[in-house]
This record gives sequence, C-alpha cells and structure tokens, in this order.
Amino acid sequence: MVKTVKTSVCIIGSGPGGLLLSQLLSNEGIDTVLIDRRDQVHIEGRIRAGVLEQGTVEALQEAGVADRLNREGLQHYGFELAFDGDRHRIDLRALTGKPVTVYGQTEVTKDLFSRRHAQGQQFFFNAQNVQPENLLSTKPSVSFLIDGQALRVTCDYVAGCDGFQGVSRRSIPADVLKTFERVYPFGWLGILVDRPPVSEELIYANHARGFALASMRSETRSRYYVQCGADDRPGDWSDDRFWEEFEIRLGPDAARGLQTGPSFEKSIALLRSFVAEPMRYGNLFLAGDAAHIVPPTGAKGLNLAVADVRILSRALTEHYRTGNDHWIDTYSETVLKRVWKVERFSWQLSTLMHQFPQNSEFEKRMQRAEFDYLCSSEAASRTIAENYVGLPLE
Ligand code: RFL
Ligand code: PHB
Repeated sequence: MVKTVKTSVCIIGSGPGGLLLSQLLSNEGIDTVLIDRRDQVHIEGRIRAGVLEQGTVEALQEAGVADRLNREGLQHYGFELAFDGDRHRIDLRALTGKPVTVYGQTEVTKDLFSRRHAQGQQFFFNAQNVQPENLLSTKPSVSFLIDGQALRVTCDYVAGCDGFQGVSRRSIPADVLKTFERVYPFGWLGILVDRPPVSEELIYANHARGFALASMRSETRSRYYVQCGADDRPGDWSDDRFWEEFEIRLGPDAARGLQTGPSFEKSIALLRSFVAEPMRYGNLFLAGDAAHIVPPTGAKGLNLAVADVRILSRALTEHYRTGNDHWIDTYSETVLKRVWKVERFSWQLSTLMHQFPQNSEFEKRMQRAEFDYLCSSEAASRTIAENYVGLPLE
C-alpha cells in the first residue's frame, strides 16, 4: 500500500536552498513537505560555504532565522588578492559600501533546521528512489521509499532543490533541457584547523605552485585551501605537506604569523561551471545547485541558491495570494539572467587566480597583467567588489 501525503509545494532536497524555501513559504502560510535522501546529521555536517552576501544575510533575517547569524557572523569590509607574494586589497566598504559576512553553511543549515522543526515542518529523511511524477499535470507528485515503505506526496508544485547529483534536473526530458559545462583540471583541498586565522580578512593567492585561500569560520577557527590535482585524494596530503605548500603559496608577507596545527577536517572539491536551462518544466522548478554550479573561487554557490529560492518563493506566494502567475511564468528567465552573470564572475576570478596546467607563458603573463591592472585601477577593483558583495536581485 502506498501511503499518500498532500501538500502545496513538495521540496526535494533539504540543503540550504530547500530549507530556506520551506521557511519563506511557511512564513506566507503555504504548506510544504521536505524530502531528502540523507539525514539531518549528515546534511548539517557538510563543510562547504563560508561567505554570505549582504542579500543572503537580509533574506535570512527577513525569514526570521538570523538571531545567531547576527550575533556570531563576522562582517568583512574587504579581502585580498595576492600574486606571487604581491598583495592588493579590495576595499568593499570604499568601493560598494557593503560587507560580506563570514558564517558557515553548516551554521546556516542548523539554524534553518531548528526553526523548521520548531514550527512542525514535515520532513522525510533517508528517502530512496525519489521520483518526481506527472510534472506536466496540475497534480504532480513525488514518490519514494522509506525503510521499504512506499510513499507519495501529491502537490501543486515540485521544487527541485536536490543539488548537482539530484534527481529533479534528470527528470526533465533531454530534448527540453540544455546544459553548459566547464570542468577545471584541478581541485581544492580544504582543511579546518582550530587556530586563529592568519589574516583578519580572506586572502586569495595565485602562486607559481598553485592557488591558495586563507579563510575562516570564527576568530579561533581557520578554513584554508590549496589547489590540488583533480585526481588527488585527501590521504595524499599529510598536514605537513599542506602547511608547507600553503605557506609558500601565500607568500612570506601574508603568511607571517601563520599558526599551524592538526587539521580536523580535510576534503577535496572538484571545480566546475555548469548551467541547465530552462529552470522550469511544467510544475517543476529547479533552484540552487540542482540547476547550476560555480567554482568556489567567488564564494557564490550558496548565495545563488538563496537568490533562486527568494525569487521562487515570491512567485509561488503571488500565485497562492492573488492567482497571478506572472512571476511563475518568468521564473526561469529571471533567475537565469542573474545566474549567467554570477557564472561569468566565478569563471573569471577562477581563471585569474589558478595555475592551469595547459597555460602557455603568454597566458601566465596575461594573468599577471590583469592583477597589475587591478592594483592600479579603481574601476577594475570596483568590478570585482560589486560582484563579490552580490549583484542585485532583478
Ligand atoms: P545542496 O547543499 O547540495 O543540497 C541538496 C540536498 O539534496 C539532497 N539530495 C536528494 N534528496 C532527495 N532525492 C535525491 N535524489 C537527492 N539528491 C540529493 C542532498 O542530500 C542535499 O541535502 O544544494 P543547495 O541547497 O542548492 O545549496 C548549494 C550549496 O550547498 C553550494 O552551492 C555551496 O556549498 C557552494 N560553495 C560556496 N557557496 C557560497 O555561496 N560561498 C562559499 O564560500 C562557498 N564555498 C562551496 C564552497 C562549495 C564547496 N564544495 C565542497 C563544493 C566551498 C566548497 C569547498
Ligand atoms: C570558505 O570559507 O569555505 C570559502 C571562502 C571563500 C571562498 C570559498 C570558500 O571563495
């Protein structure tokens, strides 16, 4: 027997995108069900993003889930780019008047889970064989198994917030979906360490030996990355090897005062740019990593997911409040316009800041010339700054 549950919006994926969409809709009195193939502990434990745009912070504040973010988030009014040891500060305050906020994705997710549970949200964790169905009809549904029990959620709309590996995008027929992709020939090896950050602000460094990033989670916890081979495994990188490489790439000036220590998390992420069009198929909407991926260099992935669900929640709210489907009908087009601009920025910053194995000496000189131009041109720095703090929502 299939157990059936009814809701207005069935959300596949309980990452930050799905959780925030559920919260925004719930605040408007719209009922949702959240389905995830993993459990809450696993989702909360995924170490990923660390930098929130002001628009993301405001969205979390408006959604009523920002008490801890307001207390613990670290506002940064600048960050640095370094090139073979030379340093250039992008002054976000002077160039845009806006900060970014350092607050981990793990914490955003915990805050959202805690509020959703407090408000009695229905979750299905550890769901298997999740399958969106009847997407072109006015009564779509999502079927899945929990502990061998078959379930079906019937709804008005399905929101595919199930990340890059999810099922939602794959349920759009191949002759409808167009995808665009660039895979970069390297990865990022990231560590967490309970030592104060080497610098008060983030430092993105390009060095002849590869990229390095000094980031943080708090005043006592650092998050550091180095560019590594696409086939490397975390086990290839002892802590000693990491620290030696990280210090060289940051350069003697920026690495002064670096406090090393035992890492307690070490993982590798591959870099990819990816966009799927359209982001709507019948009554299925894609949002976040389900529809697009950016390399992490611009710190944009989570912020893009938040921007998508803000626009989607506005569209769905308008539908339920007034019956006006204008925002629903223009969702894909509206969101993709911004997505492509953010893809461009993330690709450009990645291209500037990494060592590409296939680069000729000419391309290396082009990178250096671009860095030197940034150092001497306020207009060039402003372009980076306004993208880094976040482009406006349409
Ligand atoms: P998520 O977080 O991947 O969540 C998707 C959820 O869907 C579930 N799922 C399924 N559920 C049901 N059925 C299926 N078939 C399913 N398949 C998957 C998964 O279990 C999961 O819970 O997507 P969402 O919500 O769109 O959020 C996107 C962000 O997680 C991602 O863009 C960011 O983490 C990217 N990112 C960064 N973004 C920033 O804005 N700022 C940063 O500083 C930043 N740094 C990063 C990053 C990503 C990184 N990695 C590891 C890729 C740094 C790194 C290293
Ligand atoms: C992080 O702190 O994990 C982080 C910060 C900035 C990025 C990417 C990741 O661009």
